[in-house]
Amino acid sequence: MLQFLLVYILQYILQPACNIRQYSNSGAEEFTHYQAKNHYNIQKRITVFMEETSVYSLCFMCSIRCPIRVLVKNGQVKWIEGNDNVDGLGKSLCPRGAAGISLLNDTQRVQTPLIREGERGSGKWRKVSWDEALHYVAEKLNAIRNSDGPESIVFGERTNLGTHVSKTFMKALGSPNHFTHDALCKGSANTAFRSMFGYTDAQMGADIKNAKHIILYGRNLLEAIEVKPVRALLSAIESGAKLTYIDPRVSVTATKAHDYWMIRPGTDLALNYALIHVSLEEGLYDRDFADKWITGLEDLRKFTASYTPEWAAKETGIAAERIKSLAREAAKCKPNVLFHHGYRAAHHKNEIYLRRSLLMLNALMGNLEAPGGLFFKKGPGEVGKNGIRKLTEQSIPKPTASRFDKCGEAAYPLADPAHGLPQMLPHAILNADPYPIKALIANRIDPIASMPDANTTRKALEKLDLIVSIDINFSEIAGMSDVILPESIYLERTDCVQAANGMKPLLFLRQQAVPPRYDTMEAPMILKKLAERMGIGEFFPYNSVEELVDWQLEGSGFTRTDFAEKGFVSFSKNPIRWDRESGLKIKTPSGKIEFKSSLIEDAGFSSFPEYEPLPEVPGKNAFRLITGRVATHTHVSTQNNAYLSEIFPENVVWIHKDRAAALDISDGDRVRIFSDQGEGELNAYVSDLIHREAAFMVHGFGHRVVRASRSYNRGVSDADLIKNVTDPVGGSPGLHETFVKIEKVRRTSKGMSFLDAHR
Ligand SMILES: Nc1nc2c(c(=O)[nH]1)N[C@H]1C(S)=C(S)[C@@H](COP(=O)(O)OP(=O)(O)OC[C@H]3O[C@@H](n4cnc5c(=O)[nH]c(N)nc54)[C@H](O)[C@@H]3O)O[C@H]1N2
Ligand SMILES: Nc1nc2c(c(=O)[nH]1)N[C@H]1C(S)=C(S)[C@@H](COP(=O)(O)OP(=O)(O)OC[C@H]3O[C@@H](n4cnc5c(=O)[nH]c(N)nc54)[C@H](O)[C@@H]3O)O[C@H]1N2
Ligand code: SF4
Ligand SMILES: [Mo]
Repeated sequence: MLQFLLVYILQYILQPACNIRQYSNSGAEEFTHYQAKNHYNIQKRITVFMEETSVYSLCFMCSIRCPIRVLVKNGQVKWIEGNDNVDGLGKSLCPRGAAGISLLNDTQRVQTPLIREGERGSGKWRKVSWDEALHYVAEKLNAIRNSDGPESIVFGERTNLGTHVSKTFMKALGSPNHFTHDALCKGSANTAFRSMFGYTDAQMGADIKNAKHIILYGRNLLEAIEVKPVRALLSAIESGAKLTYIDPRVSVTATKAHDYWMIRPGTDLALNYALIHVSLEEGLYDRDFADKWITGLEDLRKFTASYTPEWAAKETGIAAERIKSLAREAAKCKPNVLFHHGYRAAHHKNEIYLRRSLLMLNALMGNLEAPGGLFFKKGPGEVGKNGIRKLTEQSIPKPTASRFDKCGEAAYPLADPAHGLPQMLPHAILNADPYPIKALIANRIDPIASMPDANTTRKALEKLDLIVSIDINFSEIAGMSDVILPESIYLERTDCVQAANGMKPLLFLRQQAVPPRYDTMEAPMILKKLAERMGIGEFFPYNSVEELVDWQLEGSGFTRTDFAEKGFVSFSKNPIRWDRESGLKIKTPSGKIEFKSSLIEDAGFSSFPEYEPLPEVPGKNAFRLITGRVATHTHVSTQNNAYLSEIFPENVVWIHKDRAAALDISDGDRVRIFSDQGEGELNAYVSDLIHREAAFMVHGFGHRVVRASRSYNRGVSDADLIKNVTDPVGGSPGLHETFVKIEKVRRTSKGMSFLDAHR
C-alpha cells in the first residue's frame, strides 16, 4: 500500500506525467456532438472548435481550487495543467486535478433535471425540462414556506464561490438555515483562531516555504493535497528545512519526514501541553514577542506546570527525551519554525483545545508575520482598494427565527453562525427541535456521506417533504432526492469571482473552457430562476453568470478581460507583511493574542480545562477508528470517476499486525467492521505501519447508489460507522471518537460468510 501511494506522489505531483493519460482518453470517441446551450456564446464556441486555445481557470476536483490552464481544441479539453503564472504553483496538478477530463466525459454523471418517480432512494426518476423541474421545486417550497414557515427550509452547501448567492436566496426566503461544510472540516480550528487572534482560520495562513523546521500533526500534505503548499513543503525540505511528522499511521508524508513519531491516536493535546511546559520551564520561547503581544502567558505557565514530558510520555507513547529535544530544536529556529495548525480539525470533542495549543506554540515561537510562520491574510483594503461585491451586501431583513442547529445561540455559542452545524440536522428533523424541518436543498455537499452516522441521517431525511440536490454526480444525497438539478461541471462554467487574500491580495476567475456536455446549468443561474418563480427574483440582478461577475468586479478597478493574460489579477506587486514590533492588527477585545480567551470565558467555558485521559480500547477486537484521505480521491465525490476508481477502487482497513494476529486476521483477509451505528465488510491491510490502538480507513467509500456503478458497493463508508458527537466549544463533530470492532469473515461457500451461515 505504502509503495503504491508513493508511486502516486512521484507520478502525479513531482512530475505531471499523468497528462499522458489525459490525452489517451480525451473523450473524442465518446462525444461527437454537443447540445447547443442557449446561454452559451455561439461565437466563442466556433472559435473553440477551430483552433487550440488556452483557458485559465480554477480546478474543482476538490475545493482547494488550484489555478489551472486548460488546453481546448475542437471543443474538447485536451490537457489540464497548473497555471504557472501563479507564484509557487508551477504546472503541477494532483491526480484528481488530472482526472478532470474523465469527469467531463463521464456518462454516469447527472445529465438532465430529474424528478423522482419511484420510492425514495429506489433510483427511479423521470427526465424533465428545466422549466418543469424549477416550477415543481418552487411550488413545493412555496407551499412549505406558507404552511410551516420559511425556517422549515434548510439549505446546505460546501462553501463555494457562489455561496453569497445561496445565502442571499435563503435570506430573501426568510430562513436563517443556511449551513456550510465548515464544521465538518475545521469548525473547531475556526473557533480556536477567533479565540486567539480575532480572525478565522481562513483569514490566516502558514508560510511553509520559508520555515526552517515544520512540525506537522497529521497534516498529511502529500496525500491530503493542496498543490501549492505541497510544493512549498518540498521546496523547504530541499532548502534544508527539517520536517517532523506526527501521526498514528505511516502516511506518505511520514516517509518524507526527518523525524516521524507514531503517536497514540487522540493524544496530541497531551504532547502539546508537555511541549509548552518545556518551552516555558526552560525559557525557550520568544520573550520580547510574548511581552508585547500575548495575554495569559502566566495562566498558561501555571496550567501546564504539572504537564511534564514524563506525564505526556505515558499518555502519548512518545519518550520524554524526544519531547524535550523537539521543544529545544524548534526553539533554535524561532521565529522561523512552524507548528502547523493542521487542516481537518474534526477529530475529538476537545478539538478546540488541541488547535489552541498549536496556535500557542506558534505564538511562543514568535512566528507571526515572520518568514516561515503564521501570517494574517491581506485583502484589497490593505492597499486602499475595493474588493469584489457580493449579493449578500444587499439590504434584506434578517430572518427572525432561531437557527435549526442552535449555532451561535445558547447551545453552541461559539461555533460560527456564518457556517452553522450541519451535523445537527438529523437531530433537528427527528425531534422537530427547535421546530419541524420540512425541506432540504443540498448544493455541492453530500450530507449523508459526509456527516457522522449516515444511517440516522438517512432515517431523518426520510421524514422530509422535499429533498432537492444540486449536484453533478449520483451522490448518496442525489440518490435520495426528489429532484436533482444538475450543475455544469467546473470546466463547463464560469463562476463567481474568487477573492484570494494572502500575503498579496489577488482575484481569480473560473472561466468556462468548453460548452456543457449535457442539459446542465450553473448553480447561480439555478437559484436565480428558482427565486424568480418564488417571488424573490429582484435580489438576483443578472441574466448570466458573466453578468454577475461583471457586477462583482464593479469598483475593484478590474474587468473580466483583465483575467485573460494570466488567469488572475493582483492588488499589490509585493507581499505585504505587518511589522512584528508594533503593527500586528490583532482583533481580540484586548488587542493581544489571547491565551486566556475572553471569547471562550465570556461564553462560560474555560481557557485551560484539565486534560482528560483517553478511554482505554474496550476489548481484544476493538479499535479506535481514524479516517482520512488518499491522494487519488476527494472526500465522497470522486469514487465513481472512471480514472480514479480504476486506480483506487475501494478502501481497506489498516490494522497493526500483532492485533491482527490475535484475531487470526492476515493481510488481505475479508473482515467485518462494526459499531453501534453500522457495519460493513472490506479487506484488511495488516502491517506495522499503524499504531496498535487504531484502525484506519480512507474516507468516502461504500456508496449505495446503483447508478454510480463504479463506486456502488465498493468498500465501506466510515460515515456508517462513526457516532455523531460534537465539540461543544469549537463546533466540529468528533469524527475519531468511535471504537469499532473487527472480526474475520470466514467464507463457507461463495458469497456466504461464516457469520451469515450462523445467524
Ligand atoms: N467520516 C468522515 N467524514 C468527513 C470527513 C472525514 O475525513 N471522515 N471529512 C470532512 C471534511 S474535511 C470535509 S471538507 C467534508 C466534505 O464534504 P462534502 O463537501 O460533502 O464532500 P465532497 O466530496 O467534497 O463533495 C460533496 C458533493 O459535491 C458534489 N460536487 C462535486 N463537484 C460539484 C460541482 O461542481 N457542483 C455541484 N453542485 N456539486 C458538486 C459531489 O458530487 C458530492 O455529492 O467532509 C467531512 N466529513
Ligand atoms: N487527496 C485529497 N486531498 C485533499 C482533500 C481530499 O478530499 N483529497 N480534501 C482537502 C480538505 S477539505 C481537507 S480538510 C484536507 C485535510 O487534510 P489533513 O487534515 O491533512 O487530512 P486527513 O486525511 O483528514 O488526516 C490526515 C492524517 O491524520 C492522521 N491522524 C488520525 N488521527 C490522528 C491523531 O490522533 N493524531 C495525529 N497526529 N494524526 C492523526 C491520519 O492517520 C491521517 O494520515 O485535505 C485537503 N486535500
Ligand atoms: S488539490 Fe488537486 S483536485 Fe484539488 S483543486 Fe488542486 S489540482 Fe484540483
Ligand atoms: Mo475539509
